[in-house]
Amino acid sequence: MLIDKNSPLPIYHQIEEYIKDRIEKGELKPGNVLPSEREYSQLFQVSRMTIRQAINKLVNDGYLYRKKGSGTFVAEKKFEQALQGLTSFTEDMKARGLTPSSKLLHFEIIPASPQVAATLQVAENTPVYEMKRIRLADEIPMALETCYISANLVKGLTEEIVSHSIYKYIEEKLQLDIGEATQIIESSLANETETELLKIKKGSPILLIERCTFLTNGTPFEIVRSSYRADRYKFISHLKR
Ligand code: 16G
Repeated sequence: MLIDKNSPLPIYHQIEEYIKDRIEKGELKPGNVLPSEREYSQLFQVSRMTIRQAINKLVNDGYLYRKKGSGTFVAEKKFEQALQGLTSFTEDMKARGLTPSSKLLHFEIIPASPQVAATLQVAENTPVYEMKRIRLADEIPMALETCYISANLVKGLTEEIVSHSIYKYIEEKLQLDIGEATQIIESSLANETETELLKIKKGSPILLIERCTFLTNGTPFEIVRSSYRADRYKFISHLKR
C-alpha cells in the first residue's frame, strides 16, 4: 500500500514522503520530470488538490522545481555543509569530489573604511584588499563572495593567487596559522547582481553569510560577505547538551 488513508498522518504528507523516498532512492533523479498531478491522483486515488499540496511543499523545501509550460522536475541535491569546521571553499569542494574554481570580478587595494577597520582591528585607511569572487563547483556558480583582507598581514596577494585558494596561500606560503572564525547567517532573496552572477532566478532564496576569521594569535585577517545559493546548500550543526 502506497498510502494509508486511515493513518492520522495527513494524506498530502504521506504523498510528500513517498516522493521524497523515491528521490532519495534514486528512482527519481535530478532533472527528471515528475509524473503529472493527474497520474499521481489516479495512483493514490486522491484529489489533484491533495497532490498539489504535497508537490507545493516539496517545491518550497527545494526537492522539486517548476518550469513554466514544461512541468515539475527533481532538483539537484543540496550540499550539506557542516558548521563546525573552519574550512575553505576549495577544501569543501574537493572533499565532495568536485572541482573548485573562482571567477575574479574585482581586486583592489583600498583604504579601510571605519567599519572594516574596526572589525579587522586596524586604523582607518590602513590598506586592505577588496575583492569579489564567484565561487564555482564543477563550473556551476555556488556563491558570490566579497572579501576584505588586511594587506599588512596577508602580504603579496595577487589576482593569480586569489583566483585559487587564499587559505592555502596564507598557510603554506605565508606560514600563518588560521585559527577560528565567527559567522552570521541570514536568509535573503536574490537581488539583480546575484541573479545574474549566480545564474539563478530573480527572488531565489539566498543565504547571506558574514564571516570574520582570526589567526591563532587572535588577530582578525578577513571579513567575507557571501551569498550562497539556498537551493543548493543546507547547513548542518551538531549540538551537544
Ligand atoms: C569560504 C569562506 C570564506 C573564505 C574562503 C577561502 C564561507 C562562508 N566562507 O568560502 O570566508 O575566504 O572559504 O576559500 O565558508 P579559498 O581558500 O578557496 O580561497
